[in-house]
Formats: sequence, structure tokens, C-alpha cells
Amino acid sequence: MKYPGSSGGGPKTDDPGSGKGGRSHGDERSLVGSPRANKTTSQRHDPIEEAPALGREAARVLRLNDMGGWTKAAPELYPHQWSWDSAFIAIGLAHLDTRRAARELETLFAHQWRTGKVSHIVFNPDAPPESYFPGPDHWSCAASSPDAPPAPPYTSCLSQPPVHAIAALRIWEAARFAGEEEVSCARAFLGRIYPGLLSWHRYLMTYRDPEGSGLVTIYHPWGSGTDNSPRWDAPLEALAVGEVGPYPRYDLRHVGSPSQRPTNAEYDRYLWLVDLIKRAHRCDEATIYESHPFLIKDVLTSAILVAANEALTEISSLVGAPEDDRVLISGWMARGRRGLEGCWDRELGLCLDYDLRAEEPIRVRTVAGFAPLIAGSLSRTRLDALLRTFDSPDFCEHRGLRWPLPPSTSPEDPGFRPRSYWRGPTWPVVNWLLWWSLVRAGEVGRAERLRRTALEQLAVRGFGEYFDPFTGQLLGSDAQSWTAAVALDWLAGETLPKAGLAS
Ligand code: 2M8
Repeated sequence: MKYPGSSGGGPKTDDPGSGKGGRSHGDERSLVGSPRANKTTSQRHDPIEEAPALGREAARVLRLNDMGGWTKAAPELYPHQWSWDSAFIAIGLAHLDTRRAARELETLFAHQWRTGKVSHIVFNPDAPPESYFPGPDHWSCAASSPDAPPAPPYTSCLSQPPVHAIAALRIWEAARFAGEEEVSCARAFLGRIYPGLLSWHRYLMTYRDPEGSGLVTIYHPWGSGTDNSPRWDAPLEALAVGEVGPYPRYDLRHVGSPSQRPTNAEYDRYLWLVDLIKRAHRCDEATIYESHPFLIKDVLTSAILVAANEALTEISSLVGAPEDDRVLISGWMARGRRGLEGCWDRELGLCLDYDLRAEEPIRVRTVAGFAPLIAGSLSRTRLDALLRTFDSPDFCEHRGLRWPLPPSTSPEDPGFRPRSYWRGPTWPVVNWLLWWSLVRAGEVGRAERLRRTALEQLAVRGFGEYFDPFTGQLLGSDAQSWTAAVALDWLAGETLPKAGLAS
């Protein structure tokens, strides 16, 4: 696989009207340059011209959240190590310090379960007890599973989309520009991480796909990474929720308005599902599969797994793994692509998740529907159909958008909310996945427009967790690590400061 490279080669905010200092559409800033220029919407930002300063800012965010061998997902809202965040972070770090990037992944994989599962959170034992809920105490019983890694640190027993092999290969690619010594370190790193990556993918293809469908099953919305997406509304609605007791919402302290985060009703359901998972013979996968009321074939996770398997094939050659491994992985890719093909909805021009309990597809229009683009190797007809949806008023050409970037949920979908987390805002990491996939699909012009627009958004608004698609306002956490990381990857190939993490 040719790894796509670019060009060939603050403050929290409140909802408008809350009277608490949110930035409005016309109150845009340039993040780059010193002092910060107060550019307005009428002024154009050329993120490429501003690349060195933007790159410095991104490196500063990663330094701010650096915990030594791993990186907090965000300064306050997320004080632990999240699985797919770390993979994206490694992609960004690869341009600053390939060894530190490798360490990010190795720290995460040091807490891999015996089944091969990579936990969705590795809890930071030094985080203050009242910083994140549900924290290590809530998940501590997962450590009594015979499959769990030694604790502390505690891990959750959920997983997240498998971006890691893509990140490992990115580290290798970046090391090749950094000199012989880095190349040999990166090769050694690939040798060390390869068995962990293979067993992670095997876990997803077996425990999470006992049907052999090629599609990964999730048993909690947190496992999708797109937590409160309307993709999960119907299955969550169908739950008979039991007693979850009072619980804190520390997350709401760190965002401008509760409307930016999932609702209490959604949290009741999340916590109820966690209780059921913990009761299933200490998180036993087979028991969960038999008894759990929320079991979904997640097309986004499945597509990322196909792309990650493509990266893993390349890694397996680089480390001289047995031919049998390559045959196995290529079978996984073929199975994954077939599975996704079966989820295609012609009318919506999108791929749909499948609810195993309700035995029906989930007909909502979200960015997850572009899953086949991420999986790659599409027929021209399928690619064109996806691009038509991508460029339509359902997504990038919706007339109200501040920037032509895909909202997480289509504004035309009844579940769309422009300011609520995964229900509508634009997410830089999603933009990165789509950009990367467009490059791989040979859609270089479209990819380049997406890269520049996404960078412009960050240059104007900062390294936010997500953004209101209509006003462009920064939402959720500022200084979000994976946002800074994808910016660094987008900027690689432009003139970047050799800042490193230490400076
Ligand atoms: C969000 O999820 C966590 C739970 O895992 C939360 O809301 O508390 C999601 O955006 C997830 O995809 C992300 O990995 C995590 C950390 O950035 O935050």
C-alpha cells in the first residue's frame, strides 16, 4: 500500500446565547502567527502559507498532553489513554519523533488482553479520582477476567476501531525520511508490534465475528468511537434499562454546554450496558455474545479493519512474517469487503450498520456510511455512488455549512443535531480518514480540497475536538490530541518546524 502523504510528499466555548463567551461565526481567529491575528470570516486563511506556525501549534498541543510514554486524549476532559486516539496520535508524532510515536503504540499494546483485545481505555493511575467517569474503579472488576492484563493500570473491557496497524506503518514511512538509524529503529519496532497487531486483528475477526460475516460486532456505543451517533438510537431505545443509580457527569464540567455531550438518558443506557457486560462472567466474550441486548455489526469499525489489514500485510512483509500470515490476512480483507458490500443501501447511497438483535439494518445517514471508501478497492460504480453522496446536499454540499466538510450526521437526517457530539458536528479525525481513503482511491484532487479545507478550519478555530458544521464553532475540548496529530500528518510534506516533542 502506498501511504498517502500530503501534497505528494484555548478557551472552552459556550453555546451562542448562553452569554458565556462563545465564539460566534464572525468572531474567528487565526490560531497561527504571534500575536494571534484577529482575522474575520471575510479574510481567507491559506493553511499552507501558515503551515510552519500551524505545525508548531499542533506540536505544542501534543507536548501539553504528553505523559511520557503515552498521550492524554485531552487536557481535562480525557485524562487517560484511549485506544484509537493513541493510534491517531502516533500518526502525528511520527512527524516529530518516530521513536516516541512507536512508544505511544507500544504503551497501549503493553495492556493488551490475552484474547488479543486492545482495550478502549488504559486508565491513568495518577489521574485525580474525580476527573473522569466511569473511571478505573468502575471498570476494576474487568481485571478479574482470566483474559485481562495485570492491573493496575486498569483497562476497560471494550475496544475501539483498529487504526493501529495504519499508524504503525505510518511510523515506518516517516522514519524513512529521518535517516538510517531511525529506519533501523522503526524496523525493530515493527518486529515487536507485529504479533500484537496480528492477534488484535484475529480477535476482531473471531470473537467479534463468530458468524464469519467479515463485519465486526460491537456491544457498546463506546466501542464504535462515535458514541451518541443516531446510528445507536433505535437499539438503545429498545433496551429495558434497569437501575443504574446516581452517577457523576464530570464531563459536563469541561464543555461549554451540556448540549455538546450525550444526554443523561443516553448515559443511563451506556452504564446499564457496562453493568450487563461486567455481569457476563467477568466480561467473557462468548457470554456477552449470547446474552447481550446490544449487538451491532458496525460498518465503520469493519472498514477500518480492512484498511488496517492492508497495512498489516505490508508490515508482515517488512518483518519477514511467514507466508501463511499473509494468506490469512488477505482472507480477512476479502471477507471484510464482502461483508460491507452486503450492507450497501442503494437508495441512500451509503453503507448501513446491522442490528443483530432487531435483525435489521440501521437506516440513518452518517459518515459511517462511507465505510466502503475506507475499506478501499472499490468498483468504479460503487466509488462514484459514494462520491455522489459525499458531494450532495446530504453531506458536503449542504447549503448551511461553514466549510464543505462532512458533518458526522447528515443535516437531512432526523437524528441530526449540529452541536451534539457525534450527532452532527464535524470531526477532524473523520476528515483525516476520508482524506486518506480518497488518496488511496486515486481521488487526489478531491482529497487535496478536503485536506486544505480541514486545515483551514483548524487554522481559524483551533485544535478542537469537534466543530459546529454551520457556525464552525469549536466544541467539546480544546487542545484535543488527535486533532493536533492529524493536522501534523496533513502538514507533512509542507515546511514543518523540526520542533520535536522536547522543544
Ligand atoms: C469519546 O468517548 C469517550 C468514551 O470512550 C467519552 O465520551 O467519554 C469519543 O469521541 C471517542 O471516540 C474518543 O476516543 C474519546 C477520547 O477522545 O472520547
